[in-house]
Amino acid sequence: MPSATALPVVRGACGHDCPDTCSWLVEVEDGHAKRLFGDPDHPFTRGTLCAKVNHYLERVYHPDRVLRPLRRVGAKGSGQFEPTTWDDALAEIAARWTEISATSGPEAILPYSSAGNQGMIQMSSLDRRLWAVLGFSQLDRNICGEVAVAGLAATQGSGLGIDPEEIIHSRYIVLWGTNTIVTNLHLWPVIAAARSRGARVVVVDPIRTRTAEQADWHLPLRPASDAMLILGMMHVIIRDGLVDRDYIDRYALGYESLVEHVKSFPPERVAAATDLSATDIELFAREYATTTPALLRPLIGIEHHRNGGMMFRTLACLPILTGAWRHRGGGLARSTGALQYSTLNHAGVVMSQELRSHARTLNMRDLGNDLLSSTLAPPIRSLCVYNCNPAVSVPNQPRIIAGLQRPDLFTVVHDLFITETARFADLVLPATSQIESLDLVPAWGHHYLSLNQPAIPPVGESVSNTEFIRRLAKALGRTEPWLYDSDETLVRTALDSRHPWLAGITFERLLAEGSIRLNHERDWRPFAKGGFPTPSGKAHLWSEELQQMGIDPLPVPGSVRQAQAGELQLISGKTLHYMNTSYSHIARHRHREGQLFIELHPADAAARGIRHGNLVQVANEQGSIVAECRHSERVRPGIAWMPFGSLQDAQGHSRSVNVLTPEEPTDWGGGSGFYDTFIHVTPAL
Ligand SMILES: Nc1nc2c(c(=O)[nH]1)N[C@H]1C(S)=C(S)[C@@H](COP(=O)(O)OP(=O)(O)OC[C@H]3O[C@@H](n4cnc5c(=O)[nH]c(N)nc54)[C@H](O)[C@@H]3O)O[C@H]1N2
Ligand SMILES: Nc1nc2c(c(=O)[nH]1)N[C@H]1C(S)=C(S)[C@@H](COP(=O)(O)OP(=O)(O)OC[C@H]3O[C@@H](n4cnc5c(=O)[nH]c(N)nc54)[C@H](O)[C@@H]3O)O[C@H]1N2
Ligand SMILES: [Mo]
Repeated sequence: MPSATALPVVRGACGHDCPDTCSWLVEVEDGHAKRLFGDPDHPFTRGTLCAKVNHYLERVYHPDRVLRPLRRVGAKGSGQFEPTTWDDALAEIAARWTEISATSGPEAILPYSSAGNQGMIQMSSLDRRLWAVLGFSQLDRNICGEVAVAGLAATQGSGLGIDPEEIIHSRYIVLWGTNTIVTNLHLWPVIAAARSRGARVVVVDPIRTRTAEQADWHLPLRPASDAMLILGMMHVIIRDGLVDRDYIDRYALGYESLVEHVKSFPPERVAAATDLSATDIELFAREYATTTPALLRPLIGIEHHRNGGMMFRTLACLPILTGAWRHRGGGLARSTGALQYSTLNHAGVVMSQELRSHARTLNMRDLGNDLLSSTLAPPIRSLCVYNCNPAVSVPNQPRIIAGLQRPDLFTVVHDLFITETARFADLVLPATSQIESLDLVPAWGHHYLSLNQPAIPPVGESVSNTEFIRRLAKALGRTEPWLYDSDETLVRTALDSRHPWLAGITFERLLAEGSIRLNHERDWRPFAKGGFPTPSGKAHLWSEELQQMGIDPLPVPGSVRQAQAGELQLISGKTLHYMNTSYSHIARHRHREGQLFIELHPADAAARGIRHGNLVQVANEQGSIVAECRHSERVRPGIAWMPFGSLQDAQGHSRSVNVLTPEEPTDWGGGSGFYDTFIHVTPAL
């Protein structure tokens, strides 16, 4: 724990793509960060960080960090680079992009970014302005969250949910497809506090995760059968008269159709389709409907299936039927991201009113296909990657690598490390870490808005994302002054909103306090009295919008692919010591995660003659990978699990599970069915 210290302390906030957005303090001496620790006074951070960010300064000062611009000298993918200067690198980019724009049109250039840094200013600000004014291809960023929001919105108009801190008032907490203890650690104390006040914690997850192990009840259902389970719950809830009829009559549409519809989902049918027992389905439905307040907490698990939209849409029907939204601590809590953004002037930050791009939009999921397409017009001739490591995080890695290998593709990567994507770059440009740049960080897991102040100057020649954009704009000869706005101007623009929840939250206060809770009453129940942001103002148990989209207007199980004979379904999840693809470049974290492995149920392993510790070939039509097999009862028969991120195989090569995942589109929301991956596992020769 921090003690009184003579060193100056700078307030900041973690920028990783994680719901917790921790507030941290950095002790600085002579421009050097000596210590970084969780703010003990922050109500959500509570003075602790995580297995990754506890070692953040190692990342900042790591000897492998890219500190100068690099130009490729070896073959693409060989990872051989020589130092160059910013001036030369920028001149080369400007020349190439000018030539490509002139001959193929600006859409032949694809800026490709995600939430590697999820501070608002470093994630989406000047970059969006510059790409729009240049007419470069736009990117549909849908790998995380979009499907969930689209699914929830079909029922309740948006992804809005309660303040996660309000979960302390819940008495029935369902962690639905989320591994809280690994991925959302700082919510766990809230859940533990609710539990000590009598709450029951249920985990719905095909895998017996660390979180499932800590729960009062784990329901290990068949993957992607969640909508089926919920239809069975609704059958029981309606059959047994456990609905809140008054809430439904006032605030929902389509109840009568739903009543008829769910009659055909009795627990016995649902049991067969979910691999849960009819008794458990009955019990779960009754406990959920009769314990008040009841809270559903999903994050990402169910959106990474092809029926992800429908699963979220169906989940959102539950608190409508029971009127759980009325009760303090009841309803549903997923991301607070859109809510935080709605209080801020992000439109001003990206100048969305002034700069309407008419350029085509490409789906980030289809990167490999698009790079290799012979019909895409114009073809992608240049990629500019930042805040993302698609060679590891995007499905169908073999196709992405083949695309990145194209000799005619001009690839620029701005990152802190030579990532798997950067290995294929023509130019690698050094990026700052979070303690080297200013940002405003809205959280997607709580209601505190944080300012991240730079604690030290940029290390080496690294620059922040916004400075990278300013340098590009200058090299391209742009003269619009708003392409050169400072980070502070951008933060002030974001805060320039009349939203009542931002009242009194100024740049100056953020400078002094670091992180401030949005200005609203604690007991905030968004849908206690309806007010759903749908066209009708009501929740849609039957949805006309879905019907118009050619999708079933009622909640349905959705299109689920089952494993064929001999196949296993492969789920891949977040790891404790990595942040998505990040930290695998640091030995401490790589060693903690260890050798690449796959978990198989002992029965599935025995049927294939595979012993615990054997090397196995994991293959499908996308690709193949060799991993160490672990027998594990964490997985159900028919399911295999691999960690997401880069781990080393027995030969010491970094490998990612996305060698095996297909670009399987989701039903709506534009996302990717990462977990609808089917594999064959055989002993490695
Ligand atoms: N199989 C499988 N695949 C998945 C998932 C899964 O569960 N299973 N999860 C999916 C999900 S939910 C997500 S969100 C994605 C995440 O995928 P990515 O967004 O690609 O992953 P990250 O590792 O979070 O960040 C990418 C890069 O951003 C860089 N970065 C960080 N800060 C900065 C900065 O300030 N400037 C610049 N220029 N770069 C920076 C990091 O060093 C890192 O290399 O992966 C998805 N892919
Ligand atoms: N330590 C650490 N923390 C992280 C990250 C990280 O990489 N490392 N990544 C961050 C990011 S980008 C995100 S989006 C969040 C994600 O946070 P979570 O959503 O908690 O992360 P996942 O591990 O993807 O957990 C999804 C869970 O859904 C389960 N699941 C898979 N299929 C199904 C299904 O069909 N039904 C049900 N009910 N469950 C299913 C999986 O087994 C898994 O346990 O975590 C963030 N926090
Ligand atoms: Mo994510």
